[in-house]
Amino acid sequence: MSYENIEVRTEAGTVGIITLNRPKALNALNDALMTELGTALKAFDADESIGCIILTGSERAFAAGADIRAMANYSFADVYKGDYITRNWETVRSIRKPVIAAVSGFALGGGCELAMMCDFIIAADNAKFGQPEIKIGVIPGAGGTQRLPRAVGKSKAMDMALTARMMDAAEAERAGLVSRVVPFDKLADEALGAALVISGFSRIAVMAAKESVNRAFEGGLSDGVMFERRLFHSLFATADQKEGMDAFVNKREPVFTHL
Ligand code: CO8
Repeated sequence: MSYENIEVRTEAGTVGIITLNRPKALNALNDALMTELGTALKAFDADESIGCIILTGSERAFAAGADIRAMANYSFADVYKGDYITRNWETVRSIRKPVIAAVSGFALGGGCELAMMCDFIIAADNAKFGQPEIKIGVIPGAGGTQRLPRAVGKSKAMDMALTARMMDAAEAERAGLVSRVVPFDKLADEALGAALVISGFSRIAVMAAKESVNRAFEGGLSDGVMFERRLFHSLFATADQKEGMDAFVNKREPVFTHL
């Protein structure tokens, strides 16, 4: 499959890497790009050999938002009836394998929202996060008003959504928006290292962990804890649980079969 707005490759046979590639527009997210991204994500999700996916951009921009030029002249009727802008933005949420966002440069508007839809964010020290939609007369439309407060708390989320100020990588790490910050020239290796660690584990256990952590954002504590318990119990039906625990008991490295 050939793509025009993204680049797709694999590393070590187990990690899928998708690079957003509209450099002239700072990777602004248009309909074609989001459709290609969804196709590539689904293909990696369906590929048995892939254990983890990395989504990244360029040094200057992860993505500077939804494509303002493309949506400038839409009417309410256009966007509501056609579900334009938003219709192909949810795919990343449906991916069952972990997706790591490796963010350098601008992650603004829909770019920040796309990064937050991923499972965790590793940032380069030049990363800048923001929800500047208020400056162009709209608000975040891909979950920014919901995921940002869950990640950084109400006060910082309000500050960012209402003043449009950007958060640098150091602040983003302090606030819990990103899991790690590294110099730009280490970003690809850091993300790949994390992805290789993940892809070395039992695929079933990894999917269950992702599903259960995500539950924390979508329901109450009691439901989440019960959901986690049922998933935890169900992992005892897998060969990987037997292998992982036997390997520990016998002081050897496990060989997971993802069964
Ligand atoms: N859309 C389209 N083109 C863009 C975008 C964008 N979001 N961002 C940058 N570009 C283009 C510029 O127009 C420029 O193109 P050209 O060279 O042809 O004029 C090129 O990229 C380089 O940009 P700048 O010259 O502006 O570069 P600077 O370094 O001066 O500034 C900034 C960089 C600060 C990132 C600046 O470009 C900027 O403010 N961009 C817009 C940021 C923004 O407002 N983002 C939010 C967009 S709205 C949104 O994302 C809503 C999400 C809703 C999602 C709904 C789906 C579910």
